[in-house]
Amino acid sequence: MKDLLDFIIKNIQDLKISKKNKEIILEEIEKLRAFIVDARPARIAIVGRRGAGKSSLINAIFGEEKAEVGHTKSQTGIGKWYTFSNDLGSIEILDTRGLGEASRPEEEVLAGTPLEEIENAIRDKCPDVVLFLCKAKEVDARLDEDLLQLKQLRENIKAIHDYDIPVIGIVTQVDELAPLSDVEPPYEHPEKQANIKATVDILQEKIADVVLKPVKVIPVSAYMEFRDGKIVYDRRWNIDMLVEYLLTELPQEAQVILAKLAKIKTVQKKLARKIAKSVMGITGIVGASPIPMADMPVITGLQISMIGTIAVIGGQKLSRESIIKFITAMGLNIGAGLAFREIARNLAKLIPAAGNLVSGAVATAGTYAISEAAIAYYIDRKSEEEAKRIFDKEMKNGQVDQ
Ligand SMILES: Nc1nc2c(ncn2[C@@H]2O[C@H](COP(=O)(O)OP(=O)(O)OP(=O)(O)O)[C@@H](O)[C@H]2O)c(=O)[nH]1
Ligand SMILES: [Mg+2]
Repeated sequence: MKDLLDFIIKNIQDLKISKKNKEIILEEIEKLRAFIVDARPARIAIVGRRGAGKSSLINAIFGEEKAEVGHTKSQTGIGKWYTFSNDLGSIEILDTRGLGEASRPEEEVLAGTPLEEIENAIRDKCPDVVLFLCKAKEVDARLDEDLLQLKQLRENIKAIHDYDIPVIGIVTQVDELAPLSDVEPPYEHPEKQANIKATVDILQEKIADVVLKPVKVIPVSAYMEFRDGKIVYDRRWNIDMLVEYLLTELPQEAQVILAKLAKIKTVQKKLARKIAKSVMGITGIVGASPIPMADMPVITGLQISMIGTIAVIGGQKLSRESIIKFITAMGLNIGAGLAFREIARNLAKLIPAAGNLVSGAVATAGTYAISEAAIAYYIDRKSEEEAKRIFDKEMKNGQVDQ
């Protein structure tokens, strides 16, 4: 992927477009690089009392049993970074719970001064976002200590990293709100909805006092049961919304891994489309006027980067072979083991050309068609034939619009 982006950057210099447009394109390419080449695990700091549901939330995001739930001795000690992983990637969690709590967990007492520990952990690595967790049934309780802790954490991060860390409030365990007869998601009972909304409003107000601006508060249920590593009961609700919102608050380099390990298709598609849009922005600039065939490798290079990125979001390992397989399925006959330059040249054949020129609009429509086909193939795991059908359809739509 890095080779590919370098190849594109080299070729951009030869494009016959204005310097300003070249700069805009280079900027977009740097974004793509952040998404994929520099991809790293999200770093999430969590503030929330014992039993608020921190471990359950981690499991709910993974859809797997990663953290131990409800143990008397908690799995995540405070003031240390913990890595939770599955075969698709990792999340790094900093648990900062309990500073203001009367009964502290054993290991916390052993750690001596938790404040210092947390400060060291922050110095070591800057968190991307803070999640402030509160049980639905406790939003009315005194949260002063917890809020103070949130405030302190933000101030420390600001002082050490000069970073205004975003905060997301999470009302946990909303399944426990009345009416209890509405026990299974999606909690559409009007009374349940009203009760959920009431807790969200309260928490929002309380956090806003500390953060000095409105923050998003998301209600969730994270309850799951596992047996032998398999989900045997799933009461998750709104976790997809949470992950979707979380992605918008993360820096670009921390988005892709979270999107893929959470295995939530709606979230993955949204991110894929965001990336496709950025690539279409570039092809739109390059192709504002008809593009000489000689310039197509820049566009097709970007399209390949986009295909690769979508494949990664969908949980595939990034490989030339996988991309070639996809492009072949789109109707191109190219042998395996080709250099990206060759793949890029070949991909151009998918886009209709008039003589030596490709219309810019058609090139952009082609980018869109390729992105939708890649989403179908890598994220929805549709067959090659189905992906090809979507590609053809979108390509046709794009040309009707001309
Ligand atoms: N009904 C319900 N119970 C939940 C939910 N989330 C967590 N719980 C339960 O609440 C208890 C505490 O959950 P944990 O996830 O262990 O909470 P924690 O914040 O990690 O707790 P500590 O690590 O001890 O600080 C467990 O019994 C969970 O099963 C939820 O969404 N709904
Ligand atoms: Mg825990």
